[in-house]
Amino acid sequence: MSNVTSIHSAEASGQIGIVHLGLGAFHRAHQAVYLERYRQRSGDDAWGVASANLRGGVALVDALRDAGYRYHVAEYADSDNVTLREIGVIEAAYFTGQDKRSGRDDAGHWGRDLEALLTRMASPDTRLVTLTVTEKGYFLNPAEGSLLRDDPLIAHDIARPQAPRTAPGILVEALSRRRDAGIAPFTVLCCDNMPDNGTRTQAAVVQLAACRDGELANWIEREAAFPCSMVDRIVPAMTEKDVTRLAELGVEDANAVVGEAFSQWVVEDHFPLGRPAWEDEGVEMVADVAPFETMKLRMLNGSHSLLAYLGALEGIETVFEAVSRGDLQALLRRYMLEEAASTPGMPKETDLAAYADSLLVRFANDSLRHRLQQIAMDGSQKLPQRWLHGAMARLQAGAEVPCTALGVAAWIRYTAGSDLHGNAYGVDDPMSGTFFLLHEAHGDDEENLVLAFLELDAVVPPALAEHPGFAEAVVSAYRVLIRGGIAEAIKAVGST
Ligand code: NAI
Ligand code: CS2
Repeated sequence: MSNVTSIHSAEASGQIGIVHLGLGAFHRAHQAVYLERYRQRSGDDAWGVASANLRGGVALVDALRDAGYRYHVAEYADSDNVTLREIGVIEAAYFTGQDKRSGRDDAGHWGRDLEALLTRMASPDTRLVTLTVTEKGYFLNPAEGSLLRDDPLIAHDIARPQAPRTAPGILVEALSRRRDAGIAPFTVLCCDNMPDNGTRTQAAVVQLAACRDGELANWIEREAAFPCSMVDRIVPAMTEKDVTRLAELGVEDANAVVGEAFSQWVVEDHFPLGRPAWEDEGVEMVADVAPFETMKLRMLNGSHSLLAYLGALEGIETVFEAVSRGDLQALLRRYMLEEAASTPGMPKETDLAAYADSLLVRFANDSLRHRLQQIAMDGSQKLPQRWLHGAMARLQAGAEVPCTALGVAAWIRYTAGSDLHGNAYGVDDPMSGTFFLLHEAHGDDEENLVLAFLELDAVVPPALAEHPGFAEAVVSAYRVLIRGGIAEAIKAVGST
């Protein structure tokens, strides 16, 4: 490593104006970095953060507390240039999930810090609540956005709204307390990779509130702001190699995160209770986030998912290794320029060919060990916005989607839980049980297996599933894939 820049955190600590749900790697490497830079430059200490984990992550919460909430972000421009940034804007951390360390699954071991979190969110000091709880954390039907009322955790929050276990449930209870106390609602800013993410978050919250109190639901819908945002920074889950690499740079920090140097945040400027002057740190405050969201979700994330499923079936481990293959890189380029860039809703003023080139450069960053299995996770929650909505638009315009059809075929084969060489892996997806049953039921009957997956209307829009050209293309790609492997399947698409 030839060039290491170290930036220490400002000593000041101040008022907590933001609560964040989802104390994960991305929150620590993206939003918290913008806030740290903002505080260091402006001296404004009204926007400290209290972050909460609702799932997993109790150890991280306790470790951050023990470290005085300070941690490091390693921003890798490439394998020779890294910025080590100390972050101090997080000033409280909570855990509200089930503490699995107890080994028991009773109510007593859920919600250790729930009351502290809800009290914090109900305080008038809290003016903004942000979220990175993953696409599945909103409990919405991925294809059409309705609340999954039958989910056991949502059913719990309907039955016991004062002791919520889900992100929507926590938002509803906190907003209910503010309304009862005559305090204006905080702004809710979703920072997850979902289309129209503020509106979808609002839908989850209002639909859940309506199960409890129609007046509360109306108040939230009328008074609370749910702006949308597009977020972008590649932040892989930490690996042992990352920890070792940081130690070699003198950073002994179990709570550190690594990411690329690139970072982008495009935010709909609708904050009735105010916000930090993020624009001074390069955040783009806009009236309409949609074109930026569409471009990023379809071109970056759609490409990521293509790499993830095709690469994982070949036993490839990381994005860097996958995109180093000429045929996969050519497939990505064709997918981005022909199938994604031509779908409606893209930003008019952006050079999409240049954007595609920039994405391939980012994917080839050899200092990030971005595991394909991490990207492959939760495909049922990701593929509608990354591939399926765009594919429907192209088919309706009379165009074909061979790259997307191959991606869907690879995703279906991926859900069998083993790669093309027989190596098994876990399928991490809320619908993995359904996938297992479909593979069990259809076995080697490729056509009916594919059709059964396309009939999953929680994932695949019915209009797409019923499109004869699409189903046929997926079946054909699936057959080539399982007989000839990814090289033959990509060749059959005609991208090389
Ligand atoms: P992570 O695995 O480090 O953290 C996941 C977070 O989600 C944890 O705080 C976990 O407690 C929470 N979570 C998971 N399931 C939940 C549920 N059902 N209810 C409530 N909370 C739940 O992952 P990371 O990297 O922080 O990514 C989180 C999200 O951030 C992604 O799903 C995506 O939407 C967004 N994002 C991530 C990027 C990245 O490169 N890692 C880049 C852009 C966006
Ligand atoms: C990735 C995203 O895990 C995934 O699904 O595609 O987290 C990706 O790294 C980010 O959206 C990049 O901004």
